[in-house]
Amino acid sequence: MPRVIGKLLRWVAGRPTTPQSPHPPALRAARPALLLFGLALLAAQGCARVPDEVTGDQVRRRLTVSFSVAGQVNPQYFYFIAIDADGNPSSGPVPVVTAPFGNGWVTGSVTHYVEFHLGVFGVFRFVPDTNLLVADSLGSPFEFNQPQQPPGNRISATLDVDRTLGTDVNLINLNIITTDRIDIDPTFTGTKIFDALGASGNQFLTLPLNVTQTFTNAQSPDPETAGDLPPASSQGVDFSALDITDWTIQVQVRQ
Ligand SMILES: [Ca+2]
Ligand SMILES: [Ca+2]
Repeated sequence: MPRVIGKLLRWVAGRPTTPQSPHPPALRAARPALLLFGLALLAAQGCARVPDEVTGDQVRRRLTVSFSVAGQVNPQYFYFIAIDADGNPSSGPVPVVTAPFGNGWVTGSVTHYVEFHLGVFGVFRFVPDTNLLVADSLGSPFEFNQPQQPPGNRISATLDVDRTLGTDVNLINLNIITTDRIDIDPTFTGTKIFDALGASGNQFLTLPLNVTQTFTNAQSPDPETAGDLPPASSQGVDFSALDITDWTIQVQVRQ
């Protein structure tokens, strides 16, 4: 096996980074981004969906991200799979943890995301040079589960890599981020409740997409655990619905 491929196969967790929030003046554009979330309501609910022109046999590369939480998935909360497809493995998606809150959930380097909220999956692509405040809807994931059905603690979504990220994208950074609300109020001084990969939440993954392979939480040098949400006294928030406990990521490349 060529050495360069061997290096790619050695997936590593992303180095911890200090979250950098977008510039405050752009906050005014946050509402359109949130409205775009709402567009996902138009997407079909329920079982796996196949885009109009593509059948399963025609998909060259699939990326399936599955993760579970300690309790039950709460459709009122927000569950994100954040992807950075810019080709630079050293920076990636990290959760927003303090003011200024930017788009309310993600900062760092991120280009695409899958969202599950209000019972609906959506795929989005951030518009460049908008400080992660504006995103275009790309429809539904190629396949997805029904998180609210028993056992009710797992979310799974599959992307058609070539159609969603691009045929030239062979390496991504990825993080899973959960939060109870999208809070962009710059005057909010409380603790933001979230979970993301690793103890700090900043341990985004670096994954090659050109080889069929399965990555698991158990293999990770900084595995995701239960009970690692930041301490916060927030009445009425079900921490167990946000606490990521396990994940599996599968890359399938058709030969
Ligand atoms: Ca975590
Ligand atoms: Ca956790």
